[in-house]
Formats: sequence, C-alpha cells, structure tokens
Amino acid sequence: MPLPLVVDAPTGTPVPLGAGSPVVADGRAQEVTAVVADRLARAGAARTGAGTSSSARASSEGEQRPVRLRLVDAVPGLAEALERSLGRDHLGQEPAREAYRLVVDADGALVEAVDLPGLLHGSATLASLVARDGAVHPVVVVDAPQYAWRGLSVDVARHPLALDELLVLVDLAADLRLNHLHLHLTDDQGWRLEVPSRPALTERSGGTAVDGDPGGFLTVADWASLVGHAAARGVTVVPEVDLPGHVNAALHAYGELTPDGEPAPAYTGIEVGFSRLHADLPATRPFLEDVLRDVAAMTPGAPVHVGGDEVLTMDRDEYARLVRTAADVVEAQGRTVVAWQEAAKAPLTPGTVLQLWDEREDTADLVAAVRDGARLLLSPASRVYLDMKYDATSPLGLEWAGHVPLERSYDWDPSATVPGVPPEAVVGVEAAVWSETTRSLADVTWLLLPRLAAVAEVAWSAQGRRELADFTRRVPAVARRWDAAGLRWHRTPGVRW
Ligand code: TNX
Repeated sequence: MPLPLVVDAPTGTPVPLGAGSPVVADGRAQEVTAVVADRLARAGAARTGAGTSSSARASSEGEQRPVRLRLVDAVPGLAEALERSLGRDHLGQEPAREAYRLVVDADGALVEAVDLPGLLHGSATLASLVARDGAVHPVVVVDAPQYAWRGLSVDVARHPLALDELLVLVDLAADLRLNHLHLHLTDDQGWRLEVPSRPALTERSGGTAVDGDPGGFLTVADWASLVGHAAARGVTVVPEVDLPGHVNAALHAYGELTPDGEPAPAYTGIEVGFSRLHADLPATRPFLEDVLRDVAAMTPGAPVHVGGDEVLTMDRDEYARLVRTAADVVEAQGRTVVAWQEAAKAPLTPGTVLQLWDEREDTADLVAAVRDGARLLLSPASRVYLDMKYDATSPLGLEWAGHVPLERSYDWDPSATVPGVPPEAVVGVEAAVWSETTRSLADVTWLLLPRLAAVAEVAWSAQGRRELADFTRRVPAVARRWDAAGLRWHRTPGVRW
C-alpha cells in the first residue's frame, strides 16, 4: 500500500529479512540507511505484535540477510514496467525521480533508485512485506508514482499539535509514500509558529485555540527538528501562513494591522471569512515581508503556502494586490508560491501551485490561471477533506462538504476533477484535515485512518490500475501497522478488518 506498478513473485523459499538485517549502502545512499533500518525494525515489531523491535530482532538475529541500497543512473526495468502496466513507456512527470526497483532473492534485498526518495519508497515497500516470522518471499517490484505532489495538510491553528505528535504524522505520511506535509499554521484562533522578527504573534496568539482549549506553538528549534525529521524521510514540510483573510490571530497580536490601530479581540469560535488585512495600511506590507521572509528562511527550499481562501469582505482589486505582495516576497526568496484556488483572482507567476478545495465554486478563474501557467493541486473537499464525518454517526468532524465514507476518498480520477484543465497541469493530490472538532492526535488519526491510505493510493498508483475491492482487501494489513504504532483509527464498514 499504495499499490505498486508491477509486482512479480517468483517461487522460492522465504528469505530471512527484517529487523536484524544489516543495511548496506555506498556514497550518498548512506544518508538514508538509519531511516531504513528504523523502518525495518518497526515493521518487525508490527508483525510480531510486540511493542518494541527487540523481540522481533531476538528471534532471528544472526541469520538475517542484508538490505542493500544502491543509487543508479536509471531504474532497471522501469520502461518495461510502465509499458506492461499502463501501456506506455513514460510517466506523466519527468524525471522518474521517485521510482525504484526492489529485488528480494536468496542474497537478501536490493533497492535501486536514481535518488534518495526512491530508496526510501523501495525500503518502505520492503518493510511492508516482512512477515511475522521475520522473512520475505522472493519478489521483484518495479514502482513509480503517478503524481509528484502527494500531500497531507493538517490544520494546527484551530487546535494545535505538539512537535512529537507532528513527528508521528510525518512517519505515517512517509509510510504511505506521501511526500508533502502542509501545515496550516495560522488562522483566526491562533498562531502556531514562532517568527523571530514578530515575536508577539506567538507571545499573544500562540496560547489561544477553539473553544478556549489549550493552545501552543512550535519554536524555531521545534520547527527545525520537524523539517529535518521530515526531510530525512523524503517529506517536504510546506508552511502555510494564511493571508489576507483568516488573520485574526495576527490582528490580535499587532494592533497596527487594524484600521483603528487597536488589537482585535482573541477569537475562539469556528466561523470563517470575517478577518482581513488592509492593503492601504502602512504596517501591512512590512508585516508580510517580515513574516514570509522568516518562514521561508526557516524552511529551506520548500514551497511556501500563502493561503488566500475565504476572504469574504474585500473587493477583488484589494485582494489581488495583497496576494501579489505576498507572492512577491516568497518569490524574492526563490520559492514557489502555493495558494488556495481563490488566488486565481490575482496575477500569478507561471509555476504557482493553486490548490483546489471548494467544488461549489465556479472554476473559470482557475482554468484561466492554469492556461496562464499555474499548476493544480487537488484537494476536492467531498473526496479528501478528511475532517468530514464518515457518516451521520461520526462523533468528530464537520459536514459542509457531505459525508466522506472510505470509498468516496478512493473512487475518483484526479485528472478528471476540473473540466478544462489538461492532465499534465495536475501536480498532485493532497488530503486535508481541519481541526475545528479535533482536540488530540488520536482525534486527528481517527479521522485520517483509513481514508488517508485511500488518498495516498489515488496519488501514487496509476488510475485504471487500482481498484476499490482490491484496496479493501489490502488495507487491513496496513491497520496492523497503525495498531503497532499505537494510532487510533476508525473501523469503517465494508472492510474485513
Ligand atoms: C474550509 S479549506 C476552510 C477552512 C475550514 C474547513 C473545514 C479552506 C481553504 N478553508 O478554513 O477549516 O473548510 O472543513
């Protein structure tokens, strides 16, 4: 999980591989050996039902075959695998940076890829094949993702999550081959990331949350740990500073951003659309510059999300000016801008990523922006807003985009989501979980799982090759890993868990 491109299972006896296997690599591939070893250890623990890896290791230590990681110029067999599986010899995206081949034979396991993400994906596949007895059947897997951006977006503004909880989500995402963790860090109810040039943001607005629940925020050091942990697992952390609406926490911290110069009162409700920046106030532009410059500097190389959603009290011209200002600051740092679909109303630089969420809205602006060079990230709410209730009995979640049972998250074709957008303009798929109703990591994972596995497969596995009934048969094995990791998940109907 997610379903690979091609799996061949030659006959042969199971190969002792798992928690005790030495992980062997040369050169740059050594950068991922520790993560691969950790993953194999945890896979062993999941299969034996042990709380730690030690008992799994003890049972088979000594005899375990090695796992070799090798960087190559081209993944062997990739073109043939694409031809065999999809009837064409290329991926939608170039180059095949994340592809890999995994071979398990009597000598052990060999993972080959052109870059580190491919080695990580191949080792995740290997870990998922480790059986209860610490062995893996001989197999050849050739695999590559359908989409380059496979994301999970988490709202930590309405209710925060602590650093250690976010690290758990990184591991969960990486296990499903997701490669972007987008964090919605700021909103009306709270500001969750320390910004060195603007300390009042977290001093005054870090401690608030929905319903007066406890707040919290990430320090600069926390953020560095998170970004580093994620990078080591092939996951890019995408910070979102939501502008020019959803800014009450900023207006509470800095009164100079409001027309009367008075700080806005703290807000703990869950309405949207009422707060806004003002393009003509002298404090606004320096604020955008300080915040976006610091956030970009703290997140090397990553795209920066500037929000742009649900600004209900601003005319189109002022909205476009504010979005453009934010984009200018991010682009001056050499970064790609990401924004919600509403930002199609502003002049955008080609290559900007627009994130679709609201299927009720007319898509004319979006289609026009894509024609002018924007790329599309798909988060259609009725499919991948995993804060929607599963059904009417769900104790957590919202319902504005309807109920989202597991099959709705699975059974859709991203390339057909927005008529008028060519398939090659779709950069990927991102699930989102908003935190109006979640108060803990357990609440968040209950909403995510198992639906996140469905979205991950939509994003990774080629359309036409994957199938709901087959997914439903494979997903219980993944739930064993969630159990081993102590994650709460929802026993959705329609699966023999
Ligand atoms: C819409 S998605 C929002 C969020 C809410 C979410 C709840 C988006 C860009 N805006 O502010 O939290 O719905 O499902």
